[in-house]
Amino acid sequence: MASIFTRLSGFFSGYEELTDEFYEDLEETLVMGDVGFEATEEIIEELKKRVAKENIKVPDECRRLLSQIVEDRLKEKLSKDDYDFEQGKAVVLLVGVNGVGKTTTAGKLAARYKRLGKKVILAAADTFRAAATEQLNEWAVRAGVDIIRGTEGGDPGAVVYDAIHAAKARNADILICDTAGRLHNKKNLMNELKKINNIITSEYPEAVKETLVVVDAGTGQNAKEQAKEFKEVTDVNGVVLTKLDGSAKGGIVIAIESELMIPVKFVGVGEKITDLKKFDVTGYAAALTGSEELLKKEEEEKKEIASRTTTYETIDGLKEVVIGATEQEKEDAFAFFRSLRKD
Ligand SMILES: Nc1nc2c(ncn2[C@@H]2O[C@H](COP(=O)(O)OP(=O)(O)O)[C@@H](O)[C@H]2O)c(=O)[nH]1
Ligand SMILES: [Mg+2]
Repeated sequence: MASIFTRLSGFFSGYEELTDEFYEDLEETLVMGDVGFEATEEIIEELKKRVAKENIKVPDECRRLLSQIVEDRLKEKLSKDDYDFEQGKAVVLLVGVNGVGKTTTAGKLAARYKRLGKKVILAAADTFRAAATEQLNEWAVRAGVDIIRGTEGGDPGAVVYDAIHAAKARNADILICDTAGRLHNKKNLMNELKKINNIITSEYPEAVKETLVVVDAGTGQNAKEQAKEFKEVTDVNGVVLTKLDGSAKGGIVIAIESELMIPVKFVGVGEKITDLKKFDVTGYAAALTGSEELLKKEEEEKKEIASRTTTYETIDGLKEVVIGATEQEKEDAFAFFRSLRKD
């Protein structure tokens, strides 16, 4: 099945007029792409409103509008402090059901912060299987960071406890805890997370605690349900949406943010260590509707203008900016300023 991204990008050119059929088909495409019924209704309403207001007649112009509407919706959910945990000391707790990509994300995040010059420690708090610790260990080696491990079948809380003390002793900036997703019922899950949270709060009160629920984009509406379950049992600060590469269901970002009010903070786009991106609302909205090309063009125009912009220092130390000059004009201007300096 084609992804919502591809479907939408080809969608608009298939219509000549803004008929009911156009809106119905658009609605269907959004719902199929996992945007969710409620959010889809709201988006279509808003689109119709703006179409009337801006007196738009051509379906292809709705592409830009739709992209803008999605961007505005997602931006509303963002807050200035969403990434504050990246400054100062922090404990990042990765939660989520089995197989969604927690361990992989732990490794990718470790590499990301290491790259940003931070001291990172990984905690292997998935103690259910020895293989889980081994898997995280491989990521630790790849990322070049320390790892604190427990024993198979041991208490995950004890691993977190040890890791916190190691983080303090080694003056680490970020401690990233991988957890197990195998707690068969909600009560177990709640108790386990409560225990870990209590340990973090009592042993490391000065650290910012960031709980990220990891969900697999390919599972569509299930991803949203899982995020909801975790939100019900613990304080969730954000979502990591993995496997967005090759997923037909990219619209789930909108459903998660609209219905759960949790921001998507990172997206996984592959299995490599660098395949984790900070979620970019503008880029996402543009990609969704196929407006990427437009966005790219704008970027290029900006770059082009910047390349034509030269700053000269005048005789009194002020900066003169010349925009839109050709090479010859720049040379002339430069010569002129030089001559001023001589006097
Ligand atoms: N294509 C793709 N695969 C991913 C991504 N993130 C994780 N995976 C794969 O998903 C599988 C399960 O990942 P894992 O980290 O072990 O999940 P966990 O059980 O939640 O710890 C592995 O095969 C990963 O390589 C992603 O963003 N894209
Ligand atoms: Mg794992």
